[in-house]
Amino acid sequence: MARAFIGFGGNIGDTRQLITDAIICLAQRCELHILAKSCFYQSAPVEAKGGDYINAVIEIETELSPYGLLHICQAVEQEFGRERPYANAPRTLDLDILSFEGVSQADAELTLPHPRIIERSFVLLPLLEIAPNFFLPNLGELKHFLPQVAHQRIEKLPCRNCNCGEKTVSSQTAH
Ligand code: PH2
Ligand code: MG
Ligand code: MG
Repeated sequence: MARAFIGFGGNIGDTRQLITDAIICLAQRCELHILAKSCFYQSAPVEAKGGDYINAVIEIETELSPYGLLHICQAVEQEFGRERPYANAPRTLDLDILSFEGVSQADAELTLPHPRIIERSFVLLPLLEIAPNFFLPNLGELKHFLPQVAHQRIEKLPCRNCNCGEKTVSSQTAH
């Protein structure tokens, strides 16, 4: 079994719902098992056009190969109406494999780990939420890269099934 992390992002339509549905779609696949999912984050577009993005990250375990997982991710993107008119165009749903345990490769179709993980707060924050000590062999602990992306606007959205991110937690909803 390999552990892998997948990043989700989108800025067209009800992205929060689309990501929720895409995660349910993945959860129904017998080839992988979801271990953790982050909260949702609203972020300013980085090197991209359009409105704010919603981003999230999940951790999975799978017997699939990296390309097997990539093809599932691409199928989910298609199912949710992904179009690619130009690079970094606004999109309904983007799924990126961020890392795949034990795999380091620079193929044109799939570079692993994802080459821009440490440059993007919309990846680092949700990833570190579910894997605070995440470590990459050539880069070390990813949390050390947070100061470099501190200028990128990002906000953790309050979750629907927990109280994280809320300023006040009433005693009635805390349990
Ligand atoms: N994805 C991109 C480019 N820029 N910016 C934000 N905030 N969120 C994204 O998911 C994103 C982006 C290319 O995939
Ligand atoms: Mg992407
Ligand atoms: Mg992508």
